[in-house]
This record gives sequence, structure tokens and C-alpha cells, in this order.
Amino acid sequence: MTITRRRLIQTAALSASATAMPFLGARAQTAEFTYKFATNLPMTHPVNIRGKQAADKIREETGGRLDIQLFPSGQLGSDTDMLSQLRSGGIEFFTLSGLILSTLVPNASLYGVGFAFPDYDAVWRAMDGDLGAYIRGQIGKANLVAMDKIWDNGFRQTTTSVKPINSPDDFKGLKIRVPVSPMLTSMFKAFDAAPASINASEMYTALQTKVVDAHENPLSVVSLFKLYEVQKYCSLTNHSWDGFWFLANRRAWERLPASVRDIATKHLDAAAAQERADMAALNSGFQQELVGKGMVFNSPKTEPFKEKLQKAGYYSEWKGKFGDEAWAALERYTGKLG
Ligand code: X2X
Repeated sequence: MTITRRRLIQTAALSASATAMPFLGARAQTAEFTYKFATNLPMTHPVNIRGKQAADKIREETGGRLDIQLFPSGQLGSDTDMLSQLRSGGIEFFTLSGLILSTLVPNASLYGVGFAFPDYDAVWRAMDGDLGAYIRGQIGKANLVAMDKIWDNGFRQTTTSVKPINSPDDFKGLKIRVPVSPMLTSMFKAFDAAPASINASEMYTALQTKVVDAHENPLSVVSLFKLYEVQKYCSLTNHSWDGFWFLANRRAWERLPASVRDIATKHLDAAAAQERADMAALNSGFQQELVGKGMVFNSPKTEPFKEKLQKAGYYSEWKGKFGDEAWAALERYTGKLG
């Protein structure tokens, strides 16, 4: 069952009340395993709504043995802080974009190469196929466990408070926020922009105070982080698809009995499929909603941006960084890039 926007808000409100104070009370006391699940997204995002529902099903089906407590909205720190806590075991579960995870697992940003995927059919063929398996293998080498199904963040678009982006030249000198991501920093430097790495929890303020004049994200993030309040223009650049890996600290994951792990895997991968469907249902409405909030949209041609990246040596740079095996795994699904 996919989710309408109204239902999204209602469900989030119910979930939020249940997570406003993650209960360390009776429920946690009876649990054999009480694990923290952190995200950098607001409670209204389908990742949190479906994640919370999965946690409830896991608690019920394990007879209360595994109690997963949701901490949304970067409550436990910045993306980079939470990644450090995941590695140390301070957090047991964390949904994180491969574009940021690449600061620890370089090839985790492989799927985020500029203009690699034309649409969602191509994305899921790759991410549910050998490319996803390859990246999960890389994540495993960093002592983290990634669930099989990646969750959807979306195709990243560009917003600004100063002008629409109609051609690559419009990026020249533009102060643009990007996540802490070498891939996106590299891309916007290749566009001759001035990228600034800022965590999700600080991006609204950075745009509001004009530390940066632009940012880039899927429309879901523009809507759910209320960035329409501090951004005027939205240019549908579709420059990169992005997802969230559901990550586990390896020691914490392996501490769980196999039967508990099997139940958790089942519900978490089912939740990922539901979240993807939610995003597909919601995506068509986000643009209409943002226009209603006063944003001005334009749809620039993609080819000039790809040519700019190619001339800047971006594709050859990343082919060299990722290595031939990884690049071949990507091009098996995208065709020749650059
Ligand atoms: O920080 C972002 O831009 C976001 C929310 O899309 C990610 O987590 C990568």
C-alpha cells in the first residue's frame, strides 16, 4: 500500500509521538537487545515512517527481544558524527547516503556518478543487481553491514535563491551546499561552482543566512526540510540519483541470534520496498506542492552539463579513483560514461 501525502503527515505525527521520547521504560527493560536507529531525515520522510513500522513489526515478531528505537532528524549528531558512532557501536543502525558513506568506503558513491541513470527502472536494475551487490561488498570490508535493499532518496535537483540554472555557465562561482561528499564536491567544482560541504542538519540555516545561495537535493528533501522557505528557484538538473543504505554496526548485528537477524532482515527489506513505492507515489506531487509554496521551476537540457563534466575530466578522474572493476560494474548498467 503506497502512501498519500496527507496519510504521510498523519502517520508521521503518530510515529513522532511514539518516538519523541524513545522509551527506555518497561519495553526497553524487557528487551534483550535495545538498539538505536538514527537518520538525518525529518519524521515525515517515508524512510522514518516505514523504518518505524518495521521496528514495530520486528519487536512484535521477536517477542520483544529486539527493541529498535528511532532517532530521526539528526538528533544524535551530524552525518559524519553519526557515521563515527555507527563504527564505534554507539549507534547500531543508521540510514546513510552512499555519497556520504564514501568518506569511509570510497566506492560507495559509485551509483552517484553524474547523469549515470536516466530513470528509476535503470536505478533498481543496477542497485538490486550486481552493482548493488558490489557496493555492499565494499561496505562489508569496512566492518559495516548493509541490508540488501537500498532505500530511495531520489534524483538530485538544484535550488537557488538567486537565479535559475539553465546551462552549466550558470553554476560559475555559485556558492552551493553539498553534503560531505567527495563525489558531489568534485562534480560542482567541475561545473566551476563553489561547493561547500555542510551536513543536512545545518543546510536550512546555511541557506537562510546566505552562507550559500544554492543547494541540491531530491524534491522530497526540498519539501520535507521546508527549504522552499529559503530557496526561490528549482532547476530539474537530475544530476545524480541517490539512495540510503540501511547500515548496521557489524558487532551489534552479529550479537543478535540468527533467528532475530532473519526477522529484522525480512522487515527491513520489506520496508525499503514500501519506502520506494511511497517515494514514487509522492514524487509527482512534490513539484506541484513546491510551486504552490512559491518556487519557480525550470527544466534545463542535460547534455550540456554532461559535456561540461566530460571536458573537465570528471568522468576520467572518477574512473581512475574507482578502478576498472568498479567502473565496469557501473557501465554494465549505464552504458559507456564520459
Ligand atoms: O544531506 C543531504 O543532502 C541528503 C539528505 O540528501 C543526504 O542525506 C545525502
